[in-house]
Amino acid sequence: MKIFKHAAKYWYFYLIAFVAMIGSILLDMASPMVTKKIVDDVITDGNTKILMSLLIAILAIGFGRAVTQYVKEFLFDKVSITVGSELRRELFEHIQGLSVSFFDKNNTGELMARVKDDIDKIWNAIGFVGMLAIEGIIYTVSVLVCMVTLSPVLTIIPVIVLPIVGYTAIMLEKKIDVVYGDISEENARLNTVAQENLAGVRTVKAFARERYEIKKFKEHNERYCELNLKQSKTLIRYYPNISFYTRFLLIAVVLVGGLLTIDGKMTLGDLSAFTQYANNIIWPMEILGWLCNDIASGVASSRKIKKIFDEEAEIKDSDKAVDMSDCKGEINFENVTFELNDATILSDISFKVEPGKTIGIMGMTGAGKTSIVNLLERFYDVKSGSIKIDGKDVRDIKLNDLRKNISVVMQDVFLFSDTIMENISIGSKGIITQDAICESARAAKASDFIDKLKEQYDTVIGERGVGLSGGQKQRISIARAIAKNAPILILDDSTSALDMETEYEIQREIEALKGVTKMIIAHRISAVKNADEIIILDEGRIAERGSHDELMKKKGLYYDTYVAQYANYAE
Ligand code: DGT
Ligand code: MG
Repeated sequence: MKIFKHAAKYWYFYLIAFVAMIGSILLDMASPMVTKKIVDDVITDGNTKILMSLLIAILAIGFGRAVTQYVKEFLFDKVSITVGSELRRELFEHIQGLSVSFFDKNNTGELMARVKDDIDKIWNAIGFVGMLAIEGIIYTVSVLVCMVTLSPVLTIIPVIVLPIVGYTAIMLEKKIDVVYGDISEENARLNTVAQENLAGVRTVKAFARERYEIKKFKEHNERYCELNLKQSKTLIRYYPNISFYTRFLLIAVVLVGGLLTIDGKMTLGDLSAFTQYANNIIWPMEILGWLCNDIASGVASSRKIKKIFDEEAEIKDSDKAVDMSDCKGEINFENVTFELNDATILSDISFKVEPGKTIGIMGMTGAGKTSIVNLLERFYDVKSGSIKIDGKDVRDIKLNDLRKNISVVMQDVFLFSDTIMENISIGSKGIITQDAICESARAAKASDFIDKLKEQYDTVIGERGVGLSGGQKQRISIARAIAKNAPILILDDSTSALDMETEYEIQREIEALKGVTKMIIAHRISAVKNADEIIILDEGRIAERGSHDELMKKKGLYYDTYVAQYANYAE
């Protein structure tokens, strides 16, 4: 398991911490023995000469404990925090390396919980909680040994009472755990309701759903409140039991021990020391339930994380994967068929685009246009047939190289919460100059509005580009793709939010990019009209193909679309 591999690296820290722990326990064991000496030798026998050295011993023990406790806790915390953060980084790297299909199957909220909460639980279990568990065991055994040396008969009392305290504490924790599970689920629901409402505030307002949403929130909030009350009721019911048993333990020790002392079976000093031990032995029992619970949840979390670590990327470099420098940009789809979850998305797709040429792809929504891009980028692999770039199967090209050579303007624009500069240079980091970034923005007709912003290219845009219009976001993502300067450029419905005039201007700029193979996916005829070949997809098949003029003559789907889009205009 990865956790142990990471933890084992710091074995020397654990060793020092463990030695400090043993030191601290030994000092704790010694303390009642000093009390015993004071009672028996100084008070009873009147040997006042040793009083000073005994008092110094008490001070020294106090000091020693402070130091050893500090060393122990600091080291355990340090190691667990380090291991936790290493594990978190490794998990994040692993998740980033997984294929798109993994993210189709797992929801984001859950993955975030793995990276955040589950790692926290593991870190807790191998740190503070783990330390207390080890210490509790050694501590209890040591105290019992000391008790037996003082009075084997009297030790019977803690041996009977302690398991009862431990059992009650575990039962309490079990009850609390059930309520706690409900609380954390309710908490997640409450968060979802709040988050959805805040993110979708416009939709809520537009549909006048405020009252309904407030009611929904109120219900979850009340339930959350009830569960918390239930938790505290459970605590109130069990805690008095625990403290009753611990008080009982002390009183029984004093009573029975008192009788034994009167009988002369033990000294007064023995009794004082024993009472002190009895007092000290309670904490490991009291926290037993809590420890078991936290360790169990640490183990559960590590299982969940292991499951993710066991996931392998479906799409990865094959052994014979080659580099691809000097890509010319020839694209060749040969009888490509593609399935997702047993549904056929694309069947028998063949087309070829020569370097520097343009292919236009049209088709109804859901026809499979974006799927063609996903396959070319190798987010998924084909079921049968092959996709070649410069004659090389994409499955035999190193993924990094493949994607470096393709520049895509995705249909769903995603901008990072960062500056415009960062967002544009994302695909060309470190190699692009500031002037080239501005030039790309100009070609994407984004420079006009960027120049008007107060901080221009240094303007930070929100999580999903808050503060920008849909068309502005599209233009930034077009600028990003142009800046990448790859031999293959794909625009997936990338001008849909733009006015005709801006769209036209951007098209001119893109057509002027020499030596770049272009794939233009669009719903508007105007966007694909000048392409060297246009294919019309229908339910995953190529229904029509040809140049604009050829398709117009055919009077098929393309012609119908043309008529629909230009009818009013022509009249
Ligand atoms: P658009 O963008 O609305 O014009 O439509 P296209 O042509 O880009 O459609 P596309 O390729 O996104 O989707 C084709 C089919 O594949 C459609 O029936 C929905 C399905 N599909 C797309 N993405 C996924 C996915 O992630 N999982 C599953 N199971 N099906 C998907
Ligand atoms: Mg699409």
